[in-house]
Amino acid sequence: MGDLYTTINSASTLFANNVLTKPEFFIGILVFIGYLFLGKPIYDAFGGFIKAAVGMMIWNVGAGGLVSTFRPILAGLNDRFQLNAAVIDPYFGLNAAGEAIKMIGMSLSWTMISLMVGFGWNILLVLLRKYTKLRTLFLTGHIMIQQATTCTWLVFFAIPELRNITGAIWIGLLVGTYWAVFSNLTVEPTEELTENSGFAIGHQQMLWVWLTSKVAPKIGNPENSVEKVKMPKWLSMFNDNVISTGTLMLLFFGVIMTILGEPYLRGMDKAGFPATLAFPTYILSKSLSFAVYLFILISGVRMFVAELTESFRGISDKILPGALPAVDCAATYGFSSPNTVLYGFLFGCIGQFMAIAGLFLFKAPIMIITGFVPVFFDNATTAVFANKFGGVRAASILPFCTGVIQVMGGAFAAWYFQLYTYGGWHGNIDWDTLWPAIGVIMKNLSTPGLILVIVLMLMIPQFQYRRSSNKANYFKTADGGGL
Ligand code: ASC
Repeated sequence: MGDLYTTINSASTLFANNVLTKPEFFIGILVFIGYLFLGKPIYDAFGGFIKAAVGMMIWNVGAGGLVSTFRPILAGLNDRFQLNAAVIDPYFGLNAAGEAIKMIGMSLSWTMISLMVGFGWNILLVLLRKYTKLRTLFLTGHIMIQQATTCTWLVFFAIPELRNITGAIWIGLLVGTYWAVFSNLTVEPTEELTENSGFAIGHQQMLWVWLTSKVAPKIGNPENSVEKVKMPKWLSMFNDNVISTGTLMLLFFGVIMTILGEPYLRGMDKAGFPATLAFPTYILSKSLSFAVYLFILISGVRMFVAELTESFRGISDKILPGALPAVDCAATYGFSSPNTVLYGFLFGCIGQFMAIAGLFLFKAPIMIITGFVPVFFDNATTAVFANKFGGVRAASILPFCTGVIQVMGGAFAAWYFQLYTYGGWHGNIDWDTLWPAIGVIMKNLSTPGLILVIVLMLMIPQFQYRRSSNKANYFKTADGGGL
């Protein structure tokens, strides 16, 4: 048993360190295999590997730049005003969950085993699609690591008897079921948004994407979309997304950076803010870099999505008929105007800031600090889907509501799962709604609660299939995806 554990553990760690945390190679290899399955010559398959990997690396420069530049600025509010609060952001959450797992004397390698079990379980559920009605393979490696780690803490916290190998397997089954079931729920809205581009969402707001596609039509008219907003002549300069992103971020981060103050920022960002640079120049260049990174992100995403969706047909035709890849939420940003992304971010921020003010006014036992990743990526994604199904009205109202719920749900989760003591909570919207509910069920019902959650989740695609208006097309293949 000990040897088996060591072997599984080191194989999982090797795979996680070299492939899953290097998603460009993970996706690149899939593209390579997919092209071979499609019968393309090896040089085309190699070309596909390079383009998908480079596209992802470009996307990574954009996403990484956004996160590393703007996360410390928002989190700085915590530090500057000594708020002693939890930051709702998956990287802070990852850190907090990791610390908590170590504090109870467990090792982080359990999360790697859960992750591999989860990935394998997702593949099995799709292989058994005839029965499970599941069609999507969750491929977003860095997200899988964050989610497997938070989920590991939730289970270890709620069910102490499962702090062992059996527990790691149960955690894998739980998180793998979430990956398969909720990415599957995003198929229809994503196919509609992207005009059947052949991918689904495998990220942190999958329940939300589905919910948005159902609620948005009740809120607004898709005809009146963000793209069609008529503005006075001078405001129409904002139709150019570089101008709108640059200007709005200058205002937004200009205010935040002024509140943080020059001395604080000089201390925080020694390399980026040398003594020779004046404060206004610093603000200008930081704020405009938002437009730079967003531009980079969207062009990289377009490149890798084009390769992946084309080649995944090869994999799905040969191994997983009717299956779609479930990828990063940013893959949808190329299918809407970048201004929609900005709507999401700004209204999401307003919602979060108002909710935080509420926590403050009502002297809540816990304070929350806006994390950049959820407030930007969840709300941008909500806005893209809201705009598609309910136009500009939905693209404003729904991210606002999402922002409020992120703070309230995040505050509850940080408190209930005791991660506020480690300064962070995962904070993406599914982790402020669905997962706290799962955690509460497990805490109260123990292992039967965990099993109940898995069974309930597995029932969702059954309803989805039954209610699908076009059963023949539910699986994206000519043969209906039968085994
Ligand atoms: C997340 C996360 C990121 C971003 C990125 C968006 O939730 O952890 O790094 O969103 O995946 O493209």
